[in-house]
Amino acid sequence: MISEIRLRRARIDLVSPFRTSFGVETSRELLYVEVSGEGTTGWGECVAMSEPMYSSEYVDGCESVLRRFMLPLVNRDTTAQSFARAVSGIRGHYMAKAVLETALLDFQLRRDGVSLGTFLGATQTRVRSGVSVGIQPSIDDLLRVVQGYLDDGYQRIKLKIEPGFDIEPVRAVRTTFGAELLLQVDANSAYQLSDAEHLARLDEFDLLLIEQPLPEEQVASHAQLSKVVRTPICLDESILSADVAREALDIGACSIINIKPGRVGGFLEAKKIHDLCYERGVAVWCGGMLETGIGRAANLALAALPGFTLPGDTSASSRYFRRDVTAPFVLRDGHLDVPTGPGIGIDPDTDYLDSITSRSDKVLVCDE
Ligand code: NPG
Repeated sequence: MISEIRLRRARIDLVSPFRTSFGVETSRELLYVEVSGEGTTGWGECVAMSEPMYSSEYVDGCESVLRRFMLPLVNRDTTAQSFARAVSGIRGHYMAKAVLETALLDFQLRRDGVSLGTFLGATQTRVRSGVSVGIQPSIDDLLRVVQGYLDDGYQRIKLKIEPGFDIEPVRAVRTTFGAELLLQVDANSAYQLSDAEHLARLDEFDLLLIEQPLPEEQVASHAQLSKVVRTPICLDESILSADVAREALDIGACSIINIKPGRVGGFLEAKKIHDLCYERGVAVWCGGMLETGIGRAANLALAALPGFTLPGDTSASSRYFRRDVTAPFVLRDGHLDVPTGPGIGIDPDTDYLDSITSRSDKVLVCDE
């Protein structure tokens, strides 16, 4: 039974600035949900950023909607499943839904002694790791950074692109590291359909995929784009639910999907998207949102499902932080191990987490 829920706010510095087409991140603002009862605590990590630039959600907004509209729906018997039903009438706010649903799920799985991987239907014990490389000041810098990640053992490289930093950096990486390198690009919605001919110039580099070239709302335009560009289109920001995924696939807007539990309202919906794609033979991979070890552990459980046939943005702790809030995830032979303990299978180092915490509020106390 749940006895209390806390919201914790913290901040952690990134090892290096991460630049995308929508901005630069130098540190990560964090919002954790902790669901406790009977000596057990379940954890969720919110994927929202400080500012609404990747999507309309942002971390202060998540905290607000959690407090005002979601936490009042929780009582001592609430489960992840009953919570998902209870919030189905609240429009949007996927990242806020996801963090509380995940903490509830972790709580009940820990209590029942079941790992998140087992609960979701994981079939792999370790997952292939890719890495996402931010936009660099110059092509020389980019080649140096990519070389460093390849030396670490990463199995595929994702380059962030934007208009003015696309064809030449991709050419340089392909030419320098050869045809064997698994390479893909991510535009984070920075282009328009009128850029279709320009994007088709990426076809010569034999990329695994182009991720989210056009704005989130323009799902149908991606179907148009895919008639001009031969490289497979992968959607990220546009895919907010299994229903959107089905429609996007039906109209040919994408042939690959990046699944992020935080973007779709949680692991229950993420599993539905996986199952839909698996049934249709559509490849999926697990994205990342600069999560600390708490969020990363949960993502690894999902990435171990059988449909995750492409390496994800599931990188080692050292790619993000000098010190993670959990025991670090370490790359071994280009893979990360999937945690096997109950729930997300890992606990934060509470002393260290407390040291980067600005505030921890008890937001719900359940009556006996
Ligand atoms: O490895 O966790 C990671 C980051 C992977 O590139 C990555 N994430 O658009 O997918 C994305 C991007 C992102 C990062 C989006 C930060 C929003 C914020």
